[in-house]
Amino acid sequence: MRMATHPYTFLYFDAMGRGEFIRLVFAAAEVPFEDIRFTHQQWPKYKKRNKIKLYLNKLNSCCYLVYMIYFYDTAVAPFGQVPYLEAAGKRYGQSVAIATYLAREFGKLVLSIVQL
Ligand SMILES: N[C@@H](CCC(=O)N[C@@H](CS)C(=O)NCC(=O)O)C(=O)O
Repeated sequence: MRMATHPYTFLYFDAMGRGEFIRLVFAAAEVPFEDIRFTHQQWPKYKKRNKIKLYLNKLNSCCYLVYMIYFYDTAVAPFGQVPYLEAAGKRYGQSVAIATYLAREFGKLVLSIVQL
């Protein structure tokens, strides 16, 4: 996880899509955040990837014995998707959940249009 300059780091494509309404929550609450935007070409760097490593012993000229299987994550995006939020050393996915969480944190959550 990168060293954050703000308590919140928000990551999404350099587009509006499912990310813009979360940026708007920050804007409405006037809370500064680190806005990490990337292109589709850069996306694989942020996406969760499960990798598997096999350790093999060569038995003879044609046979190998698998003696260890190791699964690991080059993990980044929760659920392998964006947008996601980094806060307090953790990563949170799902756009509506992020927006609701932040709105509640910032005292901007409106539960009923009657409150508007
Ligand atoms: N239910 C998720 C959907 C997220 C989603 O569909 N993200 C798309 C971009 S809008 C994505 O990450 N696409 C790239 C991929 O799945 O590899 C949310 O609302 O956050």
